[in-house]
Amino acid sequence: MQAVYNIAEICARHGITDVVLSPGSRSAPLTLAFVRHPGLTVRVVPDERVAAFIGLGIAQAQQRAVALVCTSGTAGLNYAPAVAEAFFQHIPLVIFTADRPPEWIDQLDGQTIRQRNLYGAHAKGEFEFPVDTSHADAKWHAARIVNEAINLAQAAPAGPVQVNVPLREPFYPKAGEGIKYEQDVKITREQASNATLPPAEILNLRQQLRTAGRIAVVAGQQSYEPALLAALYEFAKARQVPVVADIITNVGEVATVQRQDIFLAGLSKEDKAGLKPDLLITFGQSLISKSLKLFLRDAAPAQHWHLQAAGEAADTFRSLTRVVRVPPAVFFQQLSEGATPDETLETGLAWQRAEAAAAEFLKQFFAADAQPFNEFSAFRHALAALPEATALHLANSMAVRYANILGLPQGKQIEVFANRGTSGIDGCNSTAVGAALAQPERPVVLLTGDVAFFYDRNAFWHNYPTPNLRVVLFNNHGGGIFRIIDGPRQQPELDEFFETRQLLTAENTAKDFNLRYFPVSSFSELQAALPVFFAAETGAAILEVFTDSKTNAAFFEEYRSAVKSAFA
Ligand SMILES: Cc1ncc(C[n+]2csc(CCOP(=O)(O)OP(=O)(O)O)c2C)c(N)n1
Repeated sequence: MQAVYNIAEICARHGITDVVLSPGSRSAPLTLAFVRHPGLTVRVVPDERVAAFIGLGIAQAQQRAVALVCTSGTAGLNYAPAVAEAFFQHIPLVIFTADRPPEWIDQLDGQTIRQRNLYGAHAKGEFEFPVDTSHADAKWHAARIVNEAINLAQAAPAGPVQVNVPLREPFYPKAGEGIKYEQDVKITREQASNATLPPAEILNLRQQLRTAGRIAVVAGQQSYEPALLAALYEFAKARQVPVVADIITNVGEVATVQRQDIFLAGLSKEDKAGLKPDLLITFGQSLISKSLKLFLRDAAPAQHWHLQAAGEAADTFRSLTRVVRVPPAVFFQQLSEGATPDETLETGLAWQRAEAAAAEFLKQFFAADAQPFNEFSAFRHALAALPEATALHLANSMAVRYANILGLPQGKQIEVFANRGTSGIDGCNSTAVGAALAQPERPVVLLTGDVAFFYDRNAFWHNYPTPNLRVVLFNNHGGGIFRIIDGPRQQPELDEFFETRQLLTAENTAKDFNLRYFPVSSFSELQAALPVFFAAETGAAILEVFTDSKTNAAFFEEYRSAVKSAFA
């Protein structure tokens, strides 16, 4: 078992600090190795779907790899949703799945499935740990692949990697026998490449920027990265280029355009023509704003450069002409100086005008009297009340969309997270719980709908306190989004088969998991509850905002038509 015990040592030496494990017997040697290692924080979470999303939340918060450990059988399959999310969001997870030895697969033994390559195309790689490590070569092989797995998970673009570990009995050390970690265990480090643009390429790109015509930068989902912010700020200032950013991009501090979801939904074709870039520069991953995506597809810029150091680059707008293989921060640093084409200045002004008009529109729209109690308005109050330096988690469905329209309160240094790799509703609570565990000193706030919330109630089923976690649950008793988006809302099957009414409230969940509970169903109750709810001393809590789905849909429709008439 020494080679198995060494796994924990190799993980620690590679800088992994956090492990999430789910109990089992087959995995016992891994469990003991990780738990007894002095350099690792191991948390135990029984539901593997939850465990993997908690791991993802921790990895996201710490910006480094997290190890997951589970037993054989369907345990590892339950990691799959988080594995897919990690794959598309480029989050490093190193997954150790205990397995039966190969001779016992498909022999009607219990808790045995086909675990090779369990995550298919959604893992960056899969490694099979040797079943017998008595030979020195096998021991070298064992240590080697653990190093390779960790390096692969962390190499750009980061992602999930599986190490399948077949184990024969005995699983437990004999009485009085301890676990040793070999200090001379093999460590192979991989350095991230420090790619920069060669001088000739800089000259070439400078020249192209000068003659490109109208330039615009559009950010995709990104983690918060100070070096990128600084470089992007310099680039945009020096070249007077508009920087368009949805809420999940974490570049709001330097973006000049953030209300695109509003004005692009309202502007006429002719007005939009004034915003079209000839050269589109993008970085990061997905966008939230459908209007922005459609606009860019329709705009068909003559050139589209995507900045991505490594990995497959998506042609999201069907106009990709160049992939620049350096980190975005490096590109912006190296190209910050240069003249701005007149056309870019003009487009920049057009974006600025639209941005200012949208900000004014939003203010006016919500200032109108006699709003019924509805979740869009309630959402706005919740956002405004967020504590300083919040890690804001936005669940899929309307939460992330409302937030993208409304924007963040200014100057509060809020970082935004959302499972937009796959846009699942299956791990939003768990990811936020992971974040709260990883950064106990920081407020973590999840804004979510009821279906996503109740789907993932097991997120709270573990023994670790999360006093910094607040969940604002917008309970409209169903998948409210289906009443709001075009398509389902026009179908006779809407109520039963799309929105799917459910009558749960979070009161019992709050009791079960010892969370403070604040139910509200009016603006005055909400306003009274928010300061208490967010106060640091309140501890882990759920604020349940009850609204009526039809009222929400009608109010959002009012918003939509107001946008249309304001920007027509
Ligand atoms: C795992 C998964 N299953 C199904 C969906 C499809 N889906 C998207 S939104 C949604 C309803 C979400 O409802 P809720 O969380 O209450 O938010 P609301 O729509 O009310 O804002 C569903 C079922 C999904 N995104 N992910």
